[in-house]
Amino acid sequence: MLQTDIDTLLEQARQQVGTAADLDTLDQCRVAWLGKTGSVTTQLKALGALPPEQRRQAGQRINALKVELQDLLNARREQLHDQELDRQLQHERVDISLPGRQRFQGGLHPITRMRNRMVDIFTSLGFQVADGPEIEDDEHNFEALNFPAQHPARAMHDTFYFPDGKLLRTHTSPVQIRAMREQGIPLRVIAPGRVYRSDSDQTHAPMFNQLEGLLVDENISFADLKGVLQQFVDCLFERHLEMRLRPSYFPFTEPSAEVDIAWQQRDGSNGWLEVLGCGMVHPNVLEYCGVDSERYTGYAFGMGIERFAMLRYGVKDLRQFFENDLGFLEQFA
Ligand code: 2U9
Repeated sequence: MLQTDIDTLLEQARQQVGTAADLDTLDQCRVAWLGKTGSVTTQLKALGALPPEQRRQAGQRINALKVELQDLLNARREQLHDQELDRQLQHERVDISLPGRQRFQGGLHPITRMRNRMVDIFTSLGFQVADGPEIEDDEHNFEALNFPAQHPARAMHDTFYFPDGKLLRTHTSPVQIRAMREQGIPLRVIAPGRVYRSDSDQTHAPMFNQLEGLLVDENISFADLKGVLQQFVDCLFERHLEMRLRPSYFPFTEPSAEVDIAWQQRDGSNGWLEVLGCGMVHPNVLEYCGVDSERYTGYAFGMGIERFAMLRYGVKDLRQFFENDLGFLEQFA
């Protein structure tokens, strides 16, 4: 490549680069000269064909040309960048009066909060948390809890069955059955967890959360049960609440009772509100778990966590807990 050819190319290049109106055009120039098959690259590749005495000089000239072209391109690129920035600053406006982006503050679900609160109270009273499967068998969910086959109480539970005969536990009682068998006596456990019943309206959901408790030891009486429940209720609502027990029936406890608390109604008057069930563990249940019912007695209780969350947080419809509506949930953050 002769010096005159180089000078001509440089002259043309200056003109083209100087008039390149945007970055795309500039890049097309770069490719035309310095790209893989660009004119300068081709010249460099052709050097090998020159006689050795010409090769060195020609090589130096072309490399110098290459550097110069690169400098030209870089300078123009910077210029175009600046022009684009100027244009943006002229035409685009930032509205600094717009409110900032809100950061969403997550929080525990109200049911989780209530469960934690209940668990804290019972663990401070000496109970340990026990856990178990949500898919259970008939033996753990019914048989061991003194529900005889064909017993109508089974129908009351509106059980979800799997084709293989397994079922979704209808209460957390099977957890205590397993605990009694595995840990033996004395035993003080609570079992919080999800349970399932084929039932759905304003106060019933097909899945809800229960917390059950079981204490088995020597000389355990109904008075012990009443004392623990009174403590629990007072702690949970942070004030003393009148409590009354009404006789009831469960297959797994005898005697059994339903527990009401005195609660202020919407019209200001006081009424009774049922909040949980309880009783002395039926001797059959103890025997099913290999516990000597002559030597040991126990009490048990069960409650719905949603029910307490509704009372404490003033929620009218149980279904709100399961809808995951952020407007509802954010109130508990
Ligand atoms: C064992 C022995 C006994 C658990 C108990 C209740 C009473 C009870 C209901 C409250 C409202 C269920 O959520 S609810 O529908 N539960 O009234 N549960 S005694 O008794 C047991 C548990 C395990 C081995």
